[in-house]
Amino acid sequence: MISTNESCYDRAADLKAFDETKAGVKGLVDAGISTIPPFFIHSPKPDPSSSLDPAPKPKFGIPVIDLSGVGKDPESHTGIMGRIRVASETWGFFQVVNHGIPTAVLEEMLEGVRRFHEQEAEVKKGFYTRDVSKKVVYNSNYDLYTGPAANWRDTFYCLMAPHPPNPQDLPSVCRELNIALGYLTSREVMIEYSKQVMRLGSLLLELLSEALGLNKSHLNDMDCNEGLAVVCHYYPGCPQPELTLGTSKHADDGFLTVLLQDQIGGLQVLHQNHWVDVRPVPGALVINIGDLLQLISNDKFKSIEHRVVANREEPRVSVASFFSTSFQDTPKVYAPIQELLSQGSPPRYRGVTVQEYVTYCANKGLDGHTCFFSTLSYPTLRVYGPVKEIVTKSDPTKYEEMTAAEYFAYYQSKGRDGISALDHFKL
Ligand SMILES: O=C(O)CCC(=O)C(=O)O
Repeated sequence: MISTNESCYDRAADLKAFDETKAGVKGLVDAGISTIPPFFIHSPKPDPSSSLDPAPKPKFGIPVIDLSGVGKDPESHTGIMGRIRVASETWGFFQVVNHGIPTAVLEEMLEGVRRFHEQEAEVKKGFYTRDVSKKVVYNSNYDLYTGPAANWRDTFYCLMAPHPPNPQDLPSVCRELNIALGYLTSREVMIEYSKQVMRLGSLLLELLSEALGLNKSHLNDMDCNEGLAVVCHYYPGCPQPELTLGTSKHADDGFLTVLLQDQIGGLQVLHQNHWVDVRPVPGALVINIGDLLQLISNDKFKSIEHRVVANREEPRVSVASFFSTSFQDTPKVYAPIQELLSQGSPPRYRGVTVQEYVTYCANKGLDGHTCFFSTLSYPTLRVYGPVKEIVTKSDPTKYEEMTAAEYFAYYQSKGRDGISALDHFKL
């Protein structure tokens, strides 16, 4: 039983009781609660329209970039690449349209996620776990026991690349076939969507490489497109949305995120100290730069903090696809790309080995269960640092080098406290 009496409030017991229901936030809503349990209450209150700055809010939202001219005439291609560069340098976020993923696939994916979360609680419970070594995980709040306040959100995720799960291990509601879609008749939607996102991610990483003045294959050659976690969120309607958040303020820890959202809205990005709504655009995907891409680009590109506000009315569905190499066992030391460094432009991140990483994790006291992406199960040795070619005398390296695993371990261990994990690695 989850208590609501504040005088004898036992948070730890409450969290455990909630977790043991295996029914998530959706279970609370289905039970008809009218006040939210105290462990969901954020302090200070997260005002959705709050500004951290007295200056007026930016007039425009995040850029919407039409990709239809990519690879066509050089002028269109360069124009698109330039828009991506500016967006990545200023907003860290942009939306893309005409990205090549059919609308039907986007819709099927959102519907599949909705079906998963809205199915019989008993069936869903079979997937409920905090064992991050599993490839398919459903739970509520991966940081339930470590975060300062819980979020009004349930999630399931699948590690789709480089080693996808067996199709039969995917939730069956996500394997529903849409007979009307000829090319999907024999494909699971999740698998099809992931394939399409992998293709789009690789294309975007090419454009981002070009935008940094590098060879177009540079970021993909660094394996930025190798790992993919597809994270499927469900934000039930909340009886007291002013007290909680759907997702706390954070920046993404990977290289690049491709976000599919439904038409409800709620995602906000922190831009010039204002929370700016990322308005849903039909058929569009939201793209954002992750911390490791900010790091590799030596702060040329920005990994921007964002959050999702809770809403009273309807559930919201989103699918965040994280490009990250934190799941792979690569026996390599990751270091800043030599070609980008010079005497006047030293690397801003230090290099680390797996040995260092394991020691770091041990010192941090991680037990493997606080790592969303199982960095302990899939240590990688590659060291990421600012790209040498874009480091100059006047704009020298700002970060130490590190493995993705080391970065993720720190990111996870510090919790969502509103302070960028990147600060920890600044030189
Ligand atoms: O649901 C969203 O719009 C954003 C989710 C998000 O920020 C995340 O999964 O890290």
